Amino acid sequence: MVKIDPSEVTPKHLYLSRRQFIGSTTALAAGALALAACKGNLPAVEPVTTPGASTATVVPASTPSASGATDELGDPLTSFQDITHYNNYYEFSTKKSAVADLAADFPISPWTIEVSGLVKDPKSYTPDDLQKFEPEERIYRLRCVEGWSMIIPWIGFPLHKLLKDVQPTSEATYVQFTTIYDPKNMPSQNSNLLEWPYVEGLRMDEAMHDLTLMVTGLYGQDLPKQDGAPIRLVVPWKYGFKGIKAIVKIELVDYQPISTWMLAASNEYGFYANVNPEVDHPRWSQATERRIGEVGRRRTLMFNGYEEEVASLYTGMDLEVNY
Ligand SMILES: Nc1nc2c(c(=O)[nH]1)N[C@H]1C(S)=C(S)[C@@H](COP(=O)(O)O)O[C@H]1N2
Ligand SMILES: [Mo]
Repeated sequence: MVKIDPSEVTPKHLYLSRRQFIGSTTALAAGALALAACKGNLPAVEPVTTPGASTATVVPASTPSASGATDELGDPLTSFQDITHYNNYYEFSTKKSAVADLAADFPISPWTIEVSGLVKDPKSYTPDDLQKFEPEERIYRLRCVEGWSMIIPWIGFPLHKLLKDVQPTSEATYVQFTTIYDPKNMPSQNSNLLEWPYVEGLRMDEAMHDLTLMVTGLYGQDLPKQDGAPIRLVVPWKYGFKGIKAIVKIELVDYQPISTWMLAASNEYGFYANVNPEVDHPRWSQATERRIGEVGRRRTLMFNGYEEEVASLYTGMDLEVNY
């Protein structure tokens, strides 16, 4: 797969600041769905992609690199080593440090992602097909429901670009995502640790939000297998379990999907799962978190620090009930 040089992607910290938020020019030009999603959420508009990016030389990165050293709040990136050796990926192991080795031989080629359901133009994509959505770098905080966090320089493209490509019908109100079912290569899928395959879901407006990313890389490289190669979801204002890995199916539906973690314990892992320091997990507080690589704990931010961008999605909702 093609790798992009970090110098050729728009540095996220430069264009996504607290004051100035972005919408893609293509999304704005593209029609009702994108416009509906942008309404009220994206006050300022700037192009997402680097001018000329489509003609720029694509260079494989040999060492992990990123366009910035911090997130937009000024906190340093988590190390490549930690991002790739402290993983939650229950298909391989519940032991975070064991995932990288166990996933090393996981076959990810050939691979297809089917996008179907309530759409006018259902399609299947290979990872190469997805290159047309113009990879960009996004430096995001990741907050796991377990109380730890990282800052990760992802490479990917907004999910709204993919959804627009298949033209959701007006009946589509939610999006359901499914991980590959491959018990031959994913050892825990032979056990009943969770219901397999792993399933996640978003409400349509959450899926269309510009922060919601389909991720194909990190630190300027192809996505490591332990982080969800060849493609995973990242929703930075929600707990990390919403960021489903190794996706093979995306379905537009008219019901709220039942996620794997809701099946396991719906009182502990809700559908919305928005990061909220004021709503405790039944077994622990969510007020603070341990940033991997740091000593001590820091305060957890409302919506993981993306409140300005996403709070309006939940106006009038009881965030305690709709956890
Ligand atoms: N298919 C699948 N996706 C998954 C998980 C999983 O076990 N299986 N774990 C989730 C959890 S709990 C977290 S915190 C993130 C961790 O992503 P990372 O290992 O890249 O940091 O992946 C999420 N996506
Ligand atoms: Mo997590």
